[in-house]
Amino acid sequence: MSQSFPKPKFVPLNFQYLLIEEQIKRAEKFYENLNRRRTVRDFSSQDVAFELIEKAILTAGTAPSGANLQPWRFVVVKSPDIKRKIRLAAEKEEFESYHGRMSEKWLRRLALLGTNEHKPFLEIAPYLIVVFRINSITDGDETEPTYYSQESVGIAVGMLLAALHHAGLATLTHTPSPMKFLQEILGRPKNEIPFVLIPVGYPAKDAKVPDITRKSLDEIMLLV
Ligand code: IYR
Repeated sequence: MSQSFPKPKFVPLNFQYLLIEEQIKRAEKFYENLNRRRTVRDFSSQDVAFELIEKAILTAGTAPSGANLQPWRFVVVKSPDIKRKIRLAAEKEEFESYHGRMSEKWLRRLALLGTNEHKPFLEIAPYLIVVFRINSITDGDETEPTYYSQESVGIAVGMLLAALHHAGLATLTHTPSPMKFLQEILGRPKNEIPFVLIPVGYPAKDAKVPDITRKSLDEIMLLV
């Protein structure tokens, strides 16, 4: 073999050992808090402290990723002009989706959630976080794919939603489809693929959410 690979460098792990009582208390509190998270579609226009957004994105950026390539970009949209462009483009695509592109089976599922092609929250929420998946990296004339980028960005988005909720904010996990317009409006390069759009803010005073339930532990866990 002619290549010489770089040597790994190790440092001591900074692991926090906790007493079992403390572990159980934290696990319960964390579950109770995350179990209150709901996807919100009725936002207030009340402003959000930008440092909360920054801290949540820093938290998302601690996610594990394939070969530690951290294949994510978080574009934070505050500009009303850009929010309007995004709303108009999303509503155009969503109209097509709700009027022909989605199957009847799919539309029946969505009927329970009461969603439709109107997306006022894209202008009302004080911030939109648009998450992009970086699918390749280029160094000079060499291009290399990122590895497990779907999984990596999915994990980071989960951590982002948890962090925003933990900071007392409401979110919507929104996937207008197709999402290519986000790359164009936000001027991102072609190796950055739109992954999800997350309006962030406070719920409207009279916000309502669908009356849904979560599967029980028995339904989602197997111990073998
Ligand atoms: N993207 C559309 C449709 C939609 C699809 C699923 I799957 C949902 O869980 C919710 C909505 C929209 O945002 O309305």
